[in-house]
This record gives sequence, structure tokens and C-alpha cells, in this order.
Amino acid sequence: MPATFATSDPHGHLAELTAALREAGLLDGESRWSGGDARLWVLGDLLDRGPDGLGVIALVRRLVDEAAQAGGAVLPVLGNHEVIALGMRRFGDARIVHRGLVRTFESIWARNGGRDTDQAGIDDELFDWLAGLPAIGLDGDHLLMHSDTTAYLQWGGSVEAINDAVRATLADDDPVAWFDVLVRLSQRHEYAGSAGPLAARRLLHTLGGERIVHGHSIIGDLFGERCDSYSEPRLYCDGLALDIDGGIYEGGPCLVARLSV
Ligand SMILES: [Mn+2]
Repeated sequence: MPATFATSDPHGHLAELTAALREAGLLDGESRWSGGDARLWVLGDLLDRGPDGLGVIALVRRLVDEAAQAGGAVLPVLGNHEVIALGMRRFGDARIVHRGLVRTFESIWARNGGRDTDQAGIDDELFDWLAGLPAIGLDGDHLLMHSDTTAYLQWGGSVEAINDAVRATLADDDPVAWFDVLVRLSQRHEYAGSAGPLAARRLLHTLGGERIVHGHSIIGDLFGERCDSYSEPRLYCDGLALDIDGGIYEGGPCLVARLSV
């Protein structure tokens, strides 16, 4: 059984991501894959907010190839910021009437750390790569996703059905359907509090796995702690959920969780 790791929400912080993966033994001094047959999940929000989203994407894409050649795997997952950036690219300031409200991807992109430098690098080829990312994955006992929400179940009752539905929407150009993807992937904190375990069990029972691994919600925000006060992923929700978003753009650590031996 190869070792399995997960990281999330690098948000353009290439240097911090590189250092964290090196510390975990997955990159060598030249930033080449050195993880052998290990598996590394990257749970989305590669770009926006930080200085070098395109650099993060380029690293992840190279590692996908290098890990595969070494018998391992690097497995990126779609985050809400990929949807924001792609929606900005495709629809810009077009007015979208969504649930009775007039919205634009541009205003959401601008309010949430969108970067012109990232937009400039999203050509057709990169657009298709990002739009084709899976929304959710199952790896042994771990159910991996970007956002801590049960909204994934609105797309279907299996990992395959969810991924197919999200991919089909992003391959099309219906702005309202795109906005639905963004709204669902922007939800959060649904595994926290007294109702959290029931929500998590519902997701695990339907999709498989014994534990959810997610990013999207910074540990410090979720638990009311300073982002520089922790250095490990946070297991919560009766042990059913693991939050691995350290909050890199808020001064928190870039976490690499080891999910198995
Ligand atoms: Mn997010």
C-alpha cells in the first residue's frame, strides 16, 4: 500500500507549496517528484490571492506526469477558485440572472483575490485542463474534496456521477449552470457543529469512505484560532472530517497531511 498524502489551497504560493512538499519527501532539491509510488491529492484553489497561481498550476501539472512515470500519482481536484477564474475568463462582466439576482463572475473574482496575472495565462488548453478536474475523489477509506459541504450530493449519488455532472456543466457555456457550480463549491462549515457528524455520515454513506478530507475552510476560521497557532491538519466531526487548509494567505502553514503509512 503506497503512502497517501493531501494538500490544499496553495492559492498561488509556489515557494511555500514547494517547501512543504519537499519537507514531506515528495520533491527533491530541484523540485522534481521524489515520492516514488506515493499518491498526493491536491484539493483545489491553486490560483488567486497569491503571487504565482500559474507557477503552482505548472508545478502540479508537471508532478502529475513525473509521479505517473515513477508509479505514483498526483491527483488535483477542482476548487471554487478554479471555477471563479474560469468563469471570469469565459463570462467576464456578463450579467447573469441567478435565483433572481443579477451577478457577474467579474465582481466575485475581483472581491475574492482574483489576479490579472493568472487570467493572462489561462489559454484554451489550460482552460480545458482546469475545467476537466474531478470535483471529488475516493482513495481507500478517504473521501477527498475541496469544500466542506454536502452540496456535492446535488450532482449525484456516486463519485463518478458527481464528477461527470460537474465536468459536463463546465464543458458547456450555460452561465446559470456555471453559477450553480460556484455557489455549491462556495458553501462551507457543514461538517462543524452539532449537525456536522450527521452531514458527514450522509456523504460517506452515499459516496463511500470512512473519513472526509477537505480544504477551503481555514482551520483558524473554523475553530476561532490564530492561523500561526497550529501546524497540523485538524481532525474533527467525531473523527469523520480532516481539515487540511492551514490558511496560507492568512499567514498560516501550507499543510501536507499524511493519510496512510
Ligand atoms: Mn476554496
